Amino acid sequence: MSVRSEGPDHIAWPPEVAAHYRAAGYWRGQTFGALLTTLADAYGTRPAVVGQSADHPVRWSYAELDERAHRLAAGFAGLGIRAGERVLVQLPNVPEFVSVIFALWRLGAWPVFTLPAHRHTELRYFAEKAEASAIVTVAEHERHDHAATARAVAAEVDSLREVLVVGSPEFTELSAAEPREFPDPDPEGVAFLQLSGGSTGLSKLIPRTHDDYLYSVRESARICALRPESVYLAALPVAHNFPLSSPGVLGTLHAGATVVLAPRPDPDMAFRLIESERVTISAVVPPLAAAWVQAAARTDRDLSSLDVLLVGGAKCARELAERIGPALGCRLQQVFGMAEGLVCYTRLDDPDELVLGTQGRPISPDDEIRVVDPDDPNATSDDEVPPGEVGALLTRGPYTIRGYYRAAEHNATAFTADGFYRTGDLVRRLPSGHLEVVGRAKEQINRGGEKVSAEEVENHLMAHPEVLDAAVVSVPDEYLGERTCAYVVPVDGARPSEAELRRFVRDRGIAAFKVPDLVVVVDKFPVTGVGKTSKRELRAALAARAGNG
Ligand code: OOB
Repeated sequence: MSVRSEGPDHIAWPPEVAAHYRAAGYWRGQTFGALLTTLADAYGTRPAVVGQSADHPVRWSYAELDERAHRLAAGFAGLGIRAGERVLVQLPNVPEFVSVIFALWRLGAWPVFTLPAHRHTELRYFAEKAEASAIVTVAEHERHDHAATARAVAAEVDSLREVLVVGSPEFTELSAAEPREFPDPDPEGVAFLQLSGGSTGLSKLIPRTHDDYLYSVRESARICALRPESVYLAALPVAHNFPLSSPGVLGTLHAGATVVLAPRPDPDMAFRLIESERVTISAVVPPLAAAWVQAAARTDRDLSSLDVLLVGGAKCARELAERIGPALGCRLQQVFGMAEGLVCYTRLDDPDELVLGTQGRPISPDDEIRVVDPDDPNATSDDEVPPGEVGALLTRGPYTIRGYYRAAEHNATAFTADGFYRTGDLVRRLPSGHLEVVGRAKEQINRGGEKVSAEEVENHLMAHPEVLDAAVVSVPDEYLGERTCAYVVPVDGARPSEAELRRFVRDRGIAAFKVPDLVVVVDKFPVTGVGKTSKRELRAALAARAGNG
């Protein structure tokens, strides 16, 4: 398969729709680079970013961040990185994440946000698909040699000219380049590429524009009541859309507040930073919320500054939702979002019933929501279910993409003819407009917020010489919500062990969270009426096993 199977880089909104978004004040014609200049003018010496760079504690004011982004942009330009070029950014929660992305934005180059968990196979795919010209990474993170992986990928991908390692002498030199101004890029043009969770095969690349993303960032900051005095703890990996923009690092900076970057999200680290930096707001996935709730019962740390905890990325069970406020002494805000666009929040003044029992309502009055026939994968925006019933969520709006990057074939099914994105989520809509997420129709496993495409893992398993067929399904898990289970049919006469298959998948150079948690070898798969593998029956068999065990 050619990974360059093409399609346009960016499918823009129809002109009359774009005109409406501009007229309504959603799209304001500002780029991220220009935003940073405005912030530096307004908040100069106030603290912008607090974190650890290699072993040094770092505190950058807005003016310092601005200067760093200026110098680094000049440094990148000096290496020949040009406006419109794609640059893979694989950085953990280090301060340089912020200076690097603003530097690229100033230059008009597009960051491609990969996660620290991604490995060779994934990075290579993203680099090829985006025809990236550089990778920015760290030497090492969580005992993985990222620089070595990046160099190995660069050796295989023609377009990759540069591997830039934060903390290396070369990077330090780039960061000291003489600042220069660059022409401001088109605010309606692509600013960066995010990654989809993936359901049909590998993650898709998501083109987001300055105008559309800044709208969601600005409104997120407002909905979460961020003020210059707020302190946001970035506990989750910041390249992900949730800690990046909901309201995340960017919403915090937009408000003139302070971002504290946690190198790790565990309660020890998080609570230490909440106490020492007087953190007021943070964001976690449900399993992490559960870990914080548990640890709060026996901590000596002073968590009294914490005002709001956002929980999202996966369904927050009602029982957990109820424990968060009392255990952590803060307010809960649920978030249901997606890198493709739509983000829903419970509001800080919503009644408890909505805060505890729903995943919020959309940011924008112009977020269009359709809840359609869940049994018809081709349901259109006209096939709505009666109000209050469960259906498949379709959405369209001022910050939801109209198509993935270079993915014409996939776009034909992922979007309706009238431009609605098929989220693959099953929801119920309440009269207040709040959505309750009740399940998923897409072939994806949500492992505590980390998304695993069933097909991607199946393909890795089927590359094993003793595997004839593979089907990956979710299995309920008390801690993560869901885990992955791979059913495997071996070739005649073979009986590969579970350990061997897991090792094989891991050695394919993919993120550890995609390695199946369970592997079950069977003689054949149950089939549906038309002879397709019945994942429904596989999941039922697993449930029965769990029940009997
Ligand atoms: C966030 O973004 P992605 O792109 O990693 O994943 C999106 C998918 C949604 O389609 C849904 O299936 C699931 O993640 N999801 C939730 C959820 N939040 C996300 N499912 C149930 N309840 C929730 N609260 O995960 C993301 C992006 C921005 C903000 C927050 C999360």
